[in-house]
Amino acid sequence: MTWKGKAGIAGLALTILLGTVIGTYFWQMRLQKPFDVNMAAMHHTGGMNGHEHGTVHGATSTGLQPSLSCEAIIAKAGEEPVHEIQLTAAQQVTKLDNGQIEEVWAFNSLTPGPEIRVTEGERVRVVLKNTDIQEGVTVHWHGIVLPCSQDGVAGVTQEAVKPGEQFTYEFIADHPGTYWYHSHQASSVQVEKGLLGKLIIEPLTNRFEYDQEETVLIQELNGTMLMNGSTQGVDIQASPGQTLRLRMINAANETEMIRVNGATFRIIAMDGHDLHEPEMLEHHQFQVAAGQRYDLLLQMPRQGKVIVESESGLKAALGSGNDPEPRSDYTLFSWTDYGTPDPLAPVENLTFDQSHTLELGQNLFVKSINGKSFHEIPPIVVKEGQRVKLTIINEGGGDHPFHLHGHIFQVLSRNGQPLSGSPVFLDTLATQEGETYEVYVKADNPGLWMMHCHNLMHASMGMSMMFNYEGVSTPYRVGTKTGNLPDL
Ligand SMILES: [Cu+2]
Repeated sequence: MTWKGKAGIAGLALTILLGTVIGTYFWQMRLQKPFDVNMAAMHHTGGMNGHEHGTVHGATSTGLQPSLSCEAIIAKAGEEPVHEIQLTAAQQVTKLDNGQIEEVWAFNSLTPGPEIRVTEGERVRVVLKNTDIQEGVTVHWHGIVLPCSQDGVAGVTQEAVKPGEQFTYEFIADHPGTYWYHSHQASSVQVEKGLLGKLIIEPLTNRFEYDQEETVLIQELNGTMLMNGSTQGVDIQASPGQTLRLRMINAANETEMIRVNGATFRIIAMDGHDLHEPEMLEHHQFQVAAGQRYDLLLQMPRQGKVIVESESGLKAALGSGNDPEPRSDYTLFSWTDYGTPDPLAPVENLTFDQSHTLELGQNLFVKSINGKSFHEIPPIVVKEGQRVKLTIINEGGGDHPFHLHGHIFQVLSRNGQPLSGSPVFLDTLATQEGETYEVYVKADNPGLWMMHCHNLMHASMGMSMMFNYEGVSTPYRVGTKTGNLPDL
């Protein structure tokens, strides 16, 4: 073959390859911005061109079951004391403590937004207003078990709240612990721009004793890592010998390795839920995945500071005096065999009504679950009262902290090995490449619930699906037609 002939064939091959890549890209991107999708029926009409195509999944689409609207599932009337808060979302320009100027979106002019602190059993009422965020905002209460209509997912449980509009959330703070809140409209954009905050539910009776407590939240604001809004970190006053509860929230997208130097400590809660008989740790580091919370109980030394430091260089300095000697040898904390089994919460001999395997991975341009993305992933459809086993496998593409809305699930095993320490109840499961976890979800909260990777960039690339209850419908729609794009 002549040189020209070879060049011609190579050129043709390159054109076909480029065409395929570009074609695949646009084919995948239509999923990110669908036209009109009902997340209860997952019957998508449209894609970008408005044609009817795709398949019908889920029970509600048969039209045989009586339909209960998510909108009608609200907090029960009651006499609980009401804790009312106003959150106003607005654009603003903020100067960080390193002098950097940032255009942010804030709740009540703050990022993180105001700390919401309530007591277990209270009725929480939050009036959300949007001043000037054109695409609309919502508030999702991360980790809270609440009625479907209050979950704050644009296009599933409500319309995004547009400028000049408002929405009132109401739920009972049933489970004490460390939580957070964030917008679930275009979440990968809006959380990074600053629409998030701490939510603490104080217990009526405390299993652990301590003299004081503090909360630190790690976030990524327009690419800059912050701890409680600071580029450096925080100084926390604490006296020698005191016991301090440190609540840590990872509201950023990547897993944070946290090191504690200068004190012994216990990890007393994960995702807000107390651990059973947690042992004392010394010279340990632990990983807090995106969306997760860890509560530490620290014993302040007789003299000197305690340093709690993240891999990204953010530091909480507790107490006063000299810093502890820097060290590099830390033991990695293992939560699957920490503490002791709780005789009151046995997990043996569970039988399941449904079992599903979810493979978290990636294709060419998307993050996927079982090879599919977004609303092309068939929803899990359950009935109230069912016991559901999920086998979650991380096939690659990074850490995938897997978050289920509206439920607290129990971790049963890691890589085939049953948990041997404290029972672990989570709303966000940290998974790393090659790991397999089994978790138990009790279907006890009828509604339409998102289940997605809490690296919100991964969610925005398709790692997001639904956990739906049979017979529950929604009047809301996801897509460019309504402008509700919860994962974008
Ligand atoms: Cu992920």
